[in-house]
Amino acid sequence: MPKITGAKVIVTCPGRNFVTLKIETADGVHGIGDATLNGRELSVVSYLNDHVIPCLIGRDAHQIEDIWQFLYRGAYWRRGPVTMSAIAAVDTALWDIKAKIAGLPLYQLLGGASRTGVMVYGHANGSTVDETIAEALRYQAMGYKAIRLQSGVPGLPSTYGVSKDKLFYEPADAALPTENVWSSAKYLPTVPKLFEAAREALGWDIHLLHDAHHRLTPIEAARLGKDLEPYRPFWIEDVTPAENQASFRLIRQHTTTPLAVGEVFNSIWDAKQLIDEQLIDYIRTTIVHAGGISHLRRIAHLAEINNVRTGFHGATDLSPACMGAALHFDLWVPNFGIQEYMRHTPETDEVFPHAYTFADGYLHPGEAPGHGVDIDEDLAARYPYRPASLPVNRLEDGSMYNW
Ligand code: GCO
Ligand code: MG
Repeated sequence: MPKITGAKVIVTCPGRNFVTLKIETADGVHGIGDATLNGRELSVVSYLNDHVIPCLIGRDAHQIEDIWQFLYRGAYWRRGPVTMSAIAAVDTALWDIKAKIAGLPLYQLLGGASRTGVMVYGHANGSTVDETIAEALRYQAMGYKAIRLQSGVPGLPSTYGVSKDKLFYEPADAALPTENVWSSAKYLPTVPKLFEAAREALGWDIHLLHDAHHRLTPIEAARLGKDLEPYRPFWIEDVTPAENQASFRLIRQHTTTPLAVGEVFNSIWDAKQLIDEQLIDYIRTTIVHAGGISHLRRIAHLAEINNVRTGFHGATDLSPACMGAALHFDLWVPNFGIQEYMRHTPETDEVFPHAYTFADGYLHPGEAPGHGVDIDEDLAARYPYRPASLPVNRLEDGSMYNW
């Protein structure tokens, strides 16, 4: 058996913070898994070091399911983002090891390729509609088949999804949370204008997406969905916080615009009603925040029998190790929908050498054994951790709101 002889947590900040778990076996094979939880990085580091790693040493790295059950069922305090990110890191690293020992790319162990490439969407954003459209045209020229559109809202000093650096979006912009101002009344009329302009400039042979980032009430979300119907969006995302899963019934009754949810979910239980009742079209839960490949596979199977497809979160705060693993999953999963792809900075790409490649709107995980992503520890050590928090939102009267 490939006995686990060591495991360590590597924290690095090549532009933003990443937490990586590296597991080593007696015969010299190692695997890595992403454990990054944006703005809460060190909590996962402590959970791994204090409660997980000591339980791994000496175990058989091939027993992925048993180790998963040990870490999930064995912990009396189950679930939550910190615990599930730590479990995900272990699970991803073990799948990496198993595939390396088999000498196969990970997607082969899951069941083989179901498609030739993974359709991804890029992020076009700007402070005005015109600026966003100019960006979208740039993405279209780069070969993207799907583009997410986010633009500034007149009357609001800053808006979610509008970045300073264009290709790289990093919302965790200060050590302590920055305070932003939000108004749904100002936001709601701008999105249909953006989509109207986009269809005019980009045509109809391209998928358009939008993220409302948890900011609407269910009835406002229903209104947004209706107003966008003429422009046939691929999806609208996180229109309302999904803590109350039943509230999606109301949105569903009012609009045929497809709905995507789940980047903040940690387990199948967060999504169960949404999927069982077919209240959404795409599940965005991702490998690093929802217990790894082993747990995501359960969610994907439940989704498959309920006509829900995958559309995994792929923001820059998920490391290349998560992206690599996600791409193997995407290449295999029968009910694949789309994969988000926010590019990492060149510094990050250097710290995490990877086998995945982008061409003509599609990513491919590559044929390297394992998930195809590694970490250059010497380089990683040159970028020490920097505290960074996600912003918070207040309404114009000062009330706290969802960011
Ligand atoms: C997305 C997300 C991100 C999140 C970020 C938080 O759709 O990509 O909403 O932009 O805000 O991942 O850490
Ligand atoms: Mg989102």
